[in-house]
Amino acid sequence: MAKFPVEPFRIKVVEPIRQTTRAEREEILRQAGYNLFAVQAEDVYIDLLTDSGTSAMSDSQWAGMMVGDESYAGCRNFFNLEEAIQSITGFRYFVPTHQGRAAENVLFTCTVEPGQSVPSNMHFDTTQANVIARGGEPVNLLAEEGLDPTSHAPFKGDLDIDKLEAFIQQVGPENVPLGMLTVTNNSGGGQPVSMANIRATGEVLHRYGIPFFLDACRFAENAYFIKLRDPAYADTPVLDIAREMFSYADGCTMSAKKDALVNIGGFLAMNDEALYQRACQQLILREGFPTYGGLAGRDLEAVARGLWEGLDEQYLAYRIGHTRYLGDRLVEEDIPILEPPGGHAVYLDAKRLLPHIPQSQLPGQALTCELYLEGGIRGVEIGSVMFAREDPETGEMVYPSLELVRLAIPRRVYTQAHLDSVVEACRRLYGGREQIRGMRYTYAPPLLRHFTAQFEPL
Ligand code: P61
Repeated sequence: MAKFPVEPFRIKVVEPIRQTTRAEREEILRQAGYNLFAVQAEDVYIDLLTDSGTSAMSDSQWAGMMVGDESYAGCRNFFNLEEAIQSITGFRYFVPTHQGRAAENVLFTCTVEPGQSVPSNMHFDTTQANVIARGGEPVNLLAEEGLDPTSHAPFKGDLDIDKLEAFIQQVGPENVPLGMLTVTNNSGGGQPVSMANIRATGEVLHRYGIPFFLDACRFAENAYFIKLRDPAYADTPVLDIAREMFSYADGCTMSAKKDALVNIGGFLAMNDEALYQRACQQLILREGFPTYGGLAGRDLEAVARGLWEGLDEQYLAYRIGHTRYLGDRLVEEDIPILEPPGGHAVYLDAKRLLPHIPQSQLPGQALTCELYLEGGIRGVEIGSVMFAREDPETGEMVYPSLELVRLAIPRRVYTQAHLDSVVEACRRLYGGREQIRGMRYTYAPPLLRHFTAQFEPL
């Protein structure tokens, strides 16, 4: 029987949640055009839409908000954040941004020219969209086993190093302004990247003079997986593992809404002084002055404190164990998930769960809707709605190899009983899976389609 980890905190503030009836949910879903992003949060019982910005902050973070210095220039919280970022990442320069995609926008505006390619293990959708918005081409070079939902390999976020080198030679290094790794790999199941793979990615890129950036949203969870799964790091403090991960890169983008345990915030960090200067120009244009960058002083303080809390090993043991519990319980019920469970989320495998629905009929979206109907639980489709793209030459739809529904777990928010009720809803859904029907679009915007698309059941 799966074991739930003991929480290394107690609860001081609570927020009521309310279960609705199935009849109410049917009406809510119809009115939302079968898109869970259009459902009001109050109509959701357990909200596993995202782990982004949904953490419960600690008493120390809330106390830090009260010492927010709201000066336009040079507020003290900026320097606290600078100390945390430099100490943890080792990067010399950083600019705060209001969240991760703003850091991506600044970075790609400063680096990517139309027609150039940005390889990665796997881009998340905002990264992909920000590269495309610059006229660039995002390229995913995930190693084969990362695409097999049944493989139990320890580091399924690894990039295929041979493919990376072949790709650079094929397009020419002058057409690759930077390379990236997403740690952990969110689009591919929240799977970690090994230290050897981070090092090797840096070596290949640097051999061709190409800068290497980490998409570091979940760097602490990735570092903890390295400690758990790579015997060479079993006795290394997670902070040192994180420092080594960053040491192979030239910079990072960070959505602090994940491993820094805040509700809003992010940053772009780098070693290159010239790039930093260009980033400051972009920042001033789009986000704000470089010592606040789109955030209030109090938010900077919460990020500074959260970065350290996110690296606490007792917290990380609980965090990874919490997600593992949900995954193990679903496996006990024979419900197909992407294995092993990720760091921040468990991903239902819609292809195996609904084999009777072809990808053109959006099985992931159908599953997302059914889970809401069954238990008032909100997950997010990470499959054809999020990632299918039209082939520019043939005009045909190219579907992603993974068709997933992500159950992302907010940090320090839900208890064992909450997760058990998720399992119970999944069990009921699984029992009636053959009755679930596919869906079709009634509206689909061209970019980041899943946020605002509308559907109807077939
Ligand atoms: C998430 F449905 N992630 O996982 P920002 N890189 C990576 C992310 O996971 C990420 C960002 C960059 C979210 C929020 C989200 O379609 C969606 O602070 C690996 O959100 O700008 C964000 O960071 C961007 C959910 C984003 C979505 C886009 O839930």
